[in-house]
Amino acid sequence: MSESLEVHGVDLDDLTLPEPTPEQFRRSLLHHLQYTVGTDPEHASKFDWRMALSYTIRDRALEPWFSATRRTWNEDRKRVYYLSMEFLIGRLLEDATINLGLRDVAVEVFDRLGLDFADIADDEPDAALGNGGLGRLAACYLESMATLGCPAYGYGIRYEHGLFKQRFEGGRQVEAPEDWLVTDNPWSFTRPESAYPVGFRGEVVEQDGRQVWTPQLQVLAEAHDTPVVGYGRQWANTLRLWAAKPSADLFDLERFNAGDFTAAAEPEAWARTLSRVLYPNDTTSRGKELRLSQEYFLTSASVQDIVRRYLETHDDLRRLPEYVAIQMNDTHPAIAGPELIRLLVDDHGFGFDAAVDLSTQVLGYTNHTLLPEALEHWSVGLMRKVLPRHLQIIEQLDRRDAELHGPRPEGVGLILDDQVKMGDLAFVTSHKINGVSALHTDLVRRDLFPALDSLHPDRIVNVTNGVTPRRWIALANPPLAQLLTDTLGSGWETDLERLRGLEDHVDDPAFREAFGATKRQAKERLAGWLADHHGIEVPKDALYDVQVKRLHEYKRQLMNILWTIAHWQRIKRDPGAGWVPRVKIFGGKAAPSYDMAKDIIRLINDVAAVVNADPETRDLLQVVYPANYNVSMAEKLIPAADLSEQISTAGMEASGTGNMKFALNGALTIGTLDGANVEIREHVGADNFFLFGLTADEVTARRNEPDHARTAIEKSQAMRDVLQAIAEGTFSPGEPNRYGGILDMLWNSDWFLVASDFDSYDETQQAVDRTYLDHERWQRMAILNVARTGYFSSDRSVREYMSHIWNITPAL
Ligand code: B1N
Repeated sequence: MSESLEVHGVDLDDLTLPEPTPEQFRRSLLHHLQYTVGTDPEHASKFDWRMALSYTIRDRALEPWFSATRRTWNEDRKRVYYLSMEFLIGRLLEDATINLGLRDVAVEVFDRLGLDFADIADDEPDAALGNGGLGRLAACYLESMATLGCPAYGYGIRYEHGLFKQRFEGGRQVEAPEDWLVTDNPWSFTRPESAYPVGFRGEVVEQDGRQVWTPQLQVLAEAHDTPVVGYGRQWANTLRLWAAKPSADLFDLERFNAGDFTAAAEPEAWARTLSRVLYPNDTTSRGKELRLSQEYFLTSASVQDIVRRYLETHDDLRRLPEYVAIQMNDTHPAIAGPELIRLLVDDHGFGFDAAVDLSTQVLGYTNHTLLPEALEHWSVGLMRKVLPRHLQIIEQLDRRDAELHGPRPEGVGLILDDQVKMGDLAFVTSHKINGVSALHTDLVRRDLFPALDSLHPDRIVNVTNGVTPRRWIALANPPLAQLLTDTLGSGWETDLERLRGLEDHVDDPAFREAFGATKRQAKERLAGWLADHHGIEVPKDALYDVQVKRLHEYKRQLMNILWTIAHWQRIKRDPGAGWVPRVKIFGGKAAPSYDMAKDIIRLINDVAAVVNADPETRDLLQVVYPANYNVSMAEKLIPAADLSEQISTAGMEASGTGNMKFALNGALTIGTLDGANVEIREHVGADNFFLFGLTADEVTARRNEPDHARTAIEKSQAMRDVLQAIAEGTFSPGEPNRYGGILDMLWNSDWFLVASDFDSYDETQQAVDRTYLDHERWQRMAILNVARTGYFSSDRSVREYMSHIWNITPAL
């Protein structure tokens, strides 16, 4: 839309910047270096250059940002609001540069200045406002919504401290606070005018037949906006992060005047804790008051903002669903239902039933896990204390549901054993509930919400996760991106199914050679980085076998390291047997209070120390575990991988998204029939996927067999040898009992069926080695993996959300 707009006598179109020539880009960069950063080229540090570059790029992001906002406004379009406690966006500079089509220009300009663009971009700290897959998915979806021109806002919390930094001391994980906000963040715009009060605690009293809630505490939520630029410079959306500020009346003047200075400042300190730190738990919920308060803080500020924006151009709230779709990223913002109902009933005079119907039409809920420890529930007592009005609404919803649907079977209802079940609450206040892979959605129907599903058979739908090819190919793997463009032309970036075209080239030796060269380059890059930044030397021509993800028993990093030991023992028994050299790469953090996961980390590091120092095997096996895995490390590791480890106990990984990133970068997967692995295997073909292990149904059956662990271990010579080496202290010299906890768990409980799947995993790993020796065959399999995984673009996922859940058409 190029309709001219005049405000304060300014033609807004006059302000738009043309696409820069290298010379204009250079001038802009030097201008910012001098006038924004306040230094000159002679004295500028890497940080100074990075800031100048960020402002130069940012200027160009504002144009699509303003025009998209204006257009949505002028055309009165429906908007999507994605509510999430986590946005794991990582670095923004290079991503924005690519999406604005400015990478080539930037590289050229820096070249001429005698500087390295990649080196400057590498200076940016990660924005680690998330734990793992759930937060990274939110970031990919924001980017896809912007690329597709879907008017959308991401709403989250501006945590002062993102996910902790990890280092190893004596092999053990040590956590340090993360501090991304200590240096300027050029991507954030503070909007002090957009601040909302969020109330907590207090009382509800009935006045003239209405419930009136008077909160005891009030906090201000202040908006900080970051532009999210879509690929192709057409559109940008907003990520709005809320920072908690004490509201003026929080400070207790009476106490202060009475001389109790510390007590007077307490409520103020409490207010700030709401956006102080991200909870470091992935797939767990701990039922703590601060977490519930954070969830409500995010949700209330966002819902108020949404309603305010709607009412700026509309006066009839009954038409809200035509203009607003709110997506809840898991149950963390599930208080959105009661909050919207509260606003409609208490502030806008709606009847309860009408408010519930309206809210349900607006809201959608994505479930990301079936793990019982991750299903949120809050005690009625805590709810009554923190959110008394919302508890009333939840109780009323529960009574209404019981009345509508007649007598309910045992265990059905929003409140069970004095606990509010947030999944059920999210379900009954949403018009659509979705799982994140085909298998996971089936299990959500069958195991999590069987009763609600039969009451509302059209509500549960599947949207298989996806990842953005801009970050996970164009940014992370430039040589592969170049080869794709040379082979297929440009356009694959926004139409990833075009990768299919690679199938025509799989028999062409020249193409296979070029493809192999991209993998080699990525491995060289990774090896260089490991040497420079972690002091680790790895061979460049080995098979790179990578497992990177949060540490969790269900993800079975333990099985991987046990197999590594078995492999080492075998090499030692017959060193000349023609082994494929392997580098086993691990990456990932454990929740600080998850002792078993931390033991596993220590075991991996202990095994690495022994194996890497063994002169007999050194050229054939290396184990590396660079500390502090994060998004930018993923960007370096994934392109270099030959083998992707996706080995969770079947039925436990809702989807996985790393699995998609690896396949798109030409790694072969060794994996179970779990989460999206199932669909990846269907797409790439069973011949191009290393499958092993029990199925989800077999897992359930096996767990019911008494002594399944002991039975499996006794059957497996390889596993017994491994456990014996650990028990003898091979990896913990002088302290043979260091891993007593792990050994005891493996022999006696083994909920995650490491022992039951071990031999199948072992056989499949040996098949991996045999296949790798047939270079041509491996190369073909890898190419077919890239060619056939275009389906896993987050553009496809977002389109499905738009048509099946949000009922929205994109503006582009
Ligand atoms: O969400 C990802 C999936 O690909 C993964 O399989 C799944 O494990 C992950 C509580 C979670 N599920 N639940 C969480 C995160 C933080 C928290 O406090 C739960 N993360 C997942 C994307 O769908």
